[in-house]
Amino acid sequence: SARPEANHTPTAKPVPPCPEVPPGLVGRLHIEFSSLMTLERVQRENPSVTEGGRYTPPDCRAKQKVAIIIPFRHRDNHLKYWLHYLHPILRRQKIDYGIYIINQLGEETFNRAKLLNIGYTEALKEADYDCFIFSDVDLIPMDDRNLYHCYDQPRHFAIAMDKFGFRLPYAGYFGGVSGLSKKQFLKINGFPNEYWGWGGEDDDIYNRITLNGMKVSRPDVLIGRYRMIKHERDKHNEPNPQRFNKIQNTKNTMKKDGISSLTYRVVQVKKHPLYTNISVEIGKPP
Ligand code: UD2
Ligand code: MN
Repeated sequence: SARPEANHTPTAKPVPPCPEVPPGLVGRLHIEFSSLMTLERVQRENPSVTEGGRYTPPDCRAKQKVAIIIPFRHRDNHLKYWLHYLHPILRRQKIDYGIYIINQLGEETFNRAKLLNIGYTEALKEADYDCFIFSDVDLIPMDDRNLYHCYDQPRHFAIAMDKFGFRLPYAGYFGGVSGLSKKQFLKINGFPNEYWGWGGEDDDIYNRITLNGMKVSRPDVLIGRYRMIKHERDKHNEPNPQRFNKIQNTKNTMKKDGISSLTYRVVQVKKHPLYTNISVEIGKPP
């Protein structure tokens, strides 16, 4: 035969585990939001991302499978920038990941933490994820050494934001971008479902973590820098006046309010080229 190799069983090269420190990182990044962004452009820039916003490093085996969960309503412009910046970063970081946009339908009060619980639940229906990273749609890391995987302790990634002068606003701050392994998430009964409107839910999550004997892990302050796309407060996400009271009661509420008590209705799951959109009905405040 002219092609003797055709008779051999092709042996796939064994894929080595991904290195602890990815070799192709560039460090500090230039992030801006003034150039025009379109989904078509972002798609062209990211041909290796597969349907639903999934990616697996082709040249190494990642230790964790990471679901990135974004709470969402009416922020399409922010989402374009997020996808534009994050897909290449995650690829350089050799993360095995999927992107899940959890879209709250209707115009009732927004509920960020409940959407994050839904993201956790729905992502697990799609793949065997080990790690869950919860990110605002308007937050872009300024350094690709801020690795989007899970750590020995719950991780707070967004520690130095432009809007807070690149400092942690207070010691117990856990907002913006955070990550928990499946085990860590279940240990705290997930996130609270009862914070409607803006604020407090991130402090409740912080309380859950410390009350359950864990502590928050953080990157170096020079690496954990972020830009937030400037925006006004959204409609139907007014500051929650109950938030100050509620965060005093986490110890009592966390056992019954959380992933164990989560109810919602999925209306549509749609796989886009760069992300999976899950549109949900989550009810309204009592
Ligand atoms: C802060 C925290 C955020 C959360 C919030 C209080 C930062 C950078 N982030 O964000 O993690 O704790 O306070 O709830 O400090 N969203 C929509 N549509 C809406 C409303 C919200 O998509 O109509 C999503 C979106 O992903 C957004 C996130 O919820 O980024 C947080 O809302 P925000 O950006 O209005 O609140 P912000 O910047 O004060
Ligand atoms: Mn914001």
